[in-house]
Amino acid sequence: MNDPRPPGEASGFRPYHEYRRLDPEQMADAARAVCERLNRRRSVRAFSSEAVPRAVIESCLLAASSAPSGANQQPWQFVAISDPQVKSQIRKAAEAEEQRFYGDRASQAWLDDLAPLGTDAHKPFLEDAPWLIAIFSEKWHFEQGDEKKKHYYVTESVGIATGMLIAALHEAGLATLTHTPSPMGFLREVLGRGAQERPFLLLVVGYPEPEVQVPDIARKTLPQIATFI
Ligand code: IYR
Repeated sequence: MNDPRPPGEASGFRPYHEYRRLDPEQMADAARAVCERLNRRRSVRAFSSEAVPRAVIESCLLAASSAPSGANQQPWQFVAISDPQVKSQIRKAAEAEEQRFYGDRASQAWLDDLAPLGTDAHKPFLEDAPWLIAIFSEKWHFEQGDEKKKHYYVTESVGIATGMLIAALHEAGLATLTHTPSPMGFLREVLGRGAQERPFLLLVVGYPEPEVQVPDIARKTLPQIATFI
């Protein structure tokens, strides 16, 4: 399924034998079903500490890494963290940033917009959840020695891969929280990542706490989000 050749080495073309065409009825059913499933996804902020097998995380990361990317450079790196000590370091550093954010960095308008979500600087889920996935975007890579090769459409590519990761984890029956402690530079230090990597976001992954509550908020309707011409 996965081509073992590094990107760039694949050459030429081959038939697209993976494609599966559905007839119109199956297609409509499939589209409705995926819409229904994805609409069950909610960000949660209280996680059970129940373990999630590493193999599940591995499959979801490979699903994410099937995302399209600029010049097929696949400019993403995922750090999957289950080590309690590393999670604790991340929680401490994230809470320090969040205290500054909620204390004086965020504008009143931003805090007002966040009020319905009930968030604050307290982030116990960073230690409770069995997995944190730190997503890094690679702005460039070293090619032959020390020559820097620039990547294209990095934010778009990593954003797409992250969306696919969230969908894959959800389909696997897991809950996620898309967490963006800001600034996130501490992730590079705590995780010892290279200068070419920039923290993109931190995904919290696991089972929701059994009695978890979610904000009673709605999704936009089709006319609010789409225009057909
Ligand atoms: N990073 C902060 C604040 C925050 C910002 C947005 I935009 C959100 O949608 C949610 C939270 C935090 O994680 O609390």
